Amino acid sequence: MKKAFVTGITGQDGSFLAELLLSKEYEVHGLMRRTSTFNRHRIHHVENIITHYGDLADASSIWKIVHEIKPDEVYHLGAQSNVNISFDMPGFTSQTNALGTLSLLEAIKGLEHPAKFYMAASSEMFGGTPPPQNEQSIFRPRSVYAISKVFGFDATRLYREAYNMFASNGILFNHESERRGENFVTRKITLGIAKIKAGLMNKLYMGNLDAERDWGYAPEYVEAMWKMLQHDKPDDFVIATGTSHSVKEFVQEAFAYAGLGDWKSYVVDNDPRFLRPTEVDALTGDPSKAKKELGWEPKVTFKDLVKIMVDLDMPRFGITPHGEGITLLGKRFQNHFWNHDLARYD
Ligand code: NAP
Ligand code: G4F
Repeated sequence: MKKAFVTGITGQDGSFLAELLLSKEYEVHGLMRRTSTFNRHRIHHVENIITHYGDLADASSIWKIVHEIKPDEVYHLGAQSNVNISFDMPGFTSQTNALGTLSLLEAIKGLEHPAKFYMAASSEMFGGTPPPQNEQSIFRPRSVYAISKVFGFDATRLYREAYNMFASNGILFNHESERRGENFVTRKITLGIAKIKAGLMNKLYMGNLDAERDWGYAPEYVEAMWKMLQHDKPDDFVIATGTSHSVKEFVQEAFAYAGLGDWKSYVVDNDPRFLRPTEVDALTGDPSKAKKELGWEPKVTFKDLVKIMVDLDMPRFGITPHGEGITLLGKRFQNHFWNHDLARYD
């Protein structure tokens, strides 16, 4: 039985990856932060995950856990992953994402049999470089988050070259799902639609609707992570669909699919709370290398993704997916549900 250690296991990707690895009969260990709120909703249905308390900002905890587990494979997904928040918390973002990666690489290097290492790098690193972006494209980071990921990317390459470690970078473009964090744009939209239909709010306040992203479906992307560590050599791979859409198109598609009609009646754009000091205007990945060398190809289209997310968010608020109205459960939500429409980072 292979042993995998996953940082960021409580996040969107970590939860899907844990399920994938368990289905392949791995022993799965996950890093868990001690927080004052219980944050395991994405993995509470997954039995058999072995959790370890630690923090990427605490190098000693990382060293100890890695040396206790002695994993065969490490999937490093833990990060302060919100671009907008990285402008307000530059130190924490760098400590966690950049130095946290270094702590993990150092711990693995210290093992008698160093584990294979997967680094969750990001298309955000391309920043100002125009699309299409591939493994040869230049990094022009436009956020502290992106800078911290460039550090992680370069450290991973360095440990591969300097210490002969099996260390690979996945340069993943945006990938979403029904488990996406609520303060990323796609989930904000699909949750917003469900709340509007449930009568919990009537306006959705958003930032720049002109930005373009290459959006894929997260469960397919975690499969690419696993494939990278099964490849015959460590390398760097772009994982993307190759097609991009603007935020406005996502809004349009989702409101139309939910049967709400003209989205302009509900959406307020360019709200200064959601505009970034520097924006990444357009990201479209070229995944040809992953297709050729890993045999990886995405199947879920943009329209499928919108449908999946809208269909799965509506019932959370007691709405039947195609607008037949609010259920009894939904009525209860109307009384109980917290309303965080004005939250700064939605
Ligand atoms: P996510 O849902 O935000 O999950 C982030 C995870 O990191 C959570 O488990 C979080 O734990 C953990 N974490 C945060 N700070 C930590 C710290 N100081 N110590 C230990 N753990 C910490 O992110 P995701 O969407 O699954 O993305 C996974 C990884 O891929 C991230 O590194 C992200 O930057 C990268 N990435 C994501 C995308 C995308 O489109 N999703 C694209 C490219 C790259 P808590 O639950 O305790 O907060
Ligand atoms: O959903 P987002 O917050 O994702 P962003 O910034 O592209 O970052 C995500 O993808 C990266 C990969 O490229 C990951 F590395 C990173 O961890 C994260 O998963 O924003 C997407 C776009 C941006 O251009 C943003 O300005 O949507 C725009 N946007 C417009 N209104 C908004 C909003 N974003 C958010 N979060 N909230 C808004 O109201």
